[in-house]
Amino acid sequence: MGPAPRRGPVSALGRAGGQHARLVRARRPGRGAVSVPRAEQAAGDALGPVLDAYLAAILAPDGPRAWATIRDALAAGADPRALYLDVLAPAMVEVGRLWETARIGVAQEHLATQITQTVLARLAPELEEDPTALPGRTAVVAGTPGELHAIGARMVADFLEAAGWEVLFVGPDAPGADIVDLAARRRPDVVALSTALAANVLAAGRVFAALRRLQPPPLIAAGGRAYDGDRARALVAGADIYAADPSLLLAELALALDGPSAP
Ligand code: B12
Repeated sequence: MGPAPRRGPVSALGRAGGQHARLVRARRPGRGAVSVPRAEQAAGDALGPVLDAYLAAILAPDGPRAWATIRDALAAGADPRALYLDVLAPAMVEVGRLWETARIGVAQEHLATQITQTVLARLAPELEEDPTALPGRTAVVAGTPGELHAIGARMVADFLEAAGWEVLFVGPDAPGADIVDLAARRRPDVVALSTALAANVLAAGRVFAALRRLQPPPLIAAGGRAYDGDRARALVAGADIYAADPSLLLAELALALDGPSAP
C-alpha cells in the first residue's frame, strides 16, 4: 500500500477496540442481495470477542497471540469457516480502514497481512469437508492482472480444497495470458478469479473473454471487493457466476455443476 492521508496520532488499538459494534455489523461486506440467515448472523456475532482479540494481536503486532486467539476459538468449538469469514476477513477490512484514515502506517498493515497469511496456512487444515462438496473437480484460482491482494483468493482456494477439489492456486497478479494458458492445458472445471480494485475489473474482463474462447470453456467465477457485492457487475464483465464469499461460491458451484464429474 502507498502512503495514506495523514491524521493526528490516534492509538490504532484504542480506535479498533472502540469500533466493535460497527465491526460486528459490518462483518460481511459486499454480500449484496444475499440475505444472511438470522442463525448465521447470531453465530457471527458470537465471534465478536474473537474478532476484537485477533485484530488487537495483528495490530500489536503479535503473531503468536494472533494464532493463539484462533487456536483457542477452535478449541472452544468455533467453526473454522466462520473464523475465516467472520474474524480474519473483517479484521483485514478494519486494517484497511485504519490505514485509509492514517491511523496505522504501511509497515503495520504489512505486518498484519503477513500474520494473517501465516494464520491462514495454519487454519486451512482445520476446514472440514463441506456438505456441498463436488469431489473430483479441478479449479484454477488466481488474482487478476495487476491485483496484489492475495488473501481473498487464498480463502477461495482453501474452501475449494477442503471441499475435495484439486486447486491450482496461482496467487495474486497473474498475467492474463498465463491464466488462460494454464486453463487450456489443465482444463479445469472452474477458473475462479479475485479482483479487489475496481480499476482492475477491465483487465479481469479481458481474461474472462479469453477463457471463454477456450474449447471447452471453463466455468468462470468472479469475486472480490471490486464488484462491491454487485453480481451484475461481475456478469457484465464476463463471468458466469459471482459469489460474495467462498462459502457462497461453493453453493453456486453445486448448482452450476450439478453432480460429480465424469470418471
Ligand atoms: C492487505 C491489503 C493490501 C496489501 C495486499 C497484500 C496481500 N498479500 O494480499 C497490499 C499492500 C499489496 C495492498 C496494496 C494496495 N491496496 Co490494499 N488493502 C489491503 C487490505 C487492508 C486487506 C485486503 C484483504 O486481505 N482483505 C480481506 C479479504 C478476505 O477480503 P477480500 O479480498 O475482499 O475477499 C473476500 C471477498 O471479497 C471474497 N472474494 C475475494 N476474492 C474472491 C474471488 C472469488 C472467485 C470469490 C467467489 C470470492 C472472492 O472472499 C473473501 C472472503 O469473504 C484492504 C482492506 C479491505 N477492505 O479489504 C486494502 C484495500 C483493498 N487496498 C486498497 C488500496 C487503495 C490499495 C493500493 C491502491 C494502495 C496504494 N496506493 O498503493 C494498493 C494496490 C495494489 C494492487 N495493485 O493491487 C483499498 C482499495 C480501495 C478501493 N477503492 O478500491 C483498500 C480497500 C483499503 C482501503 N480501505 O482503502 N493492499
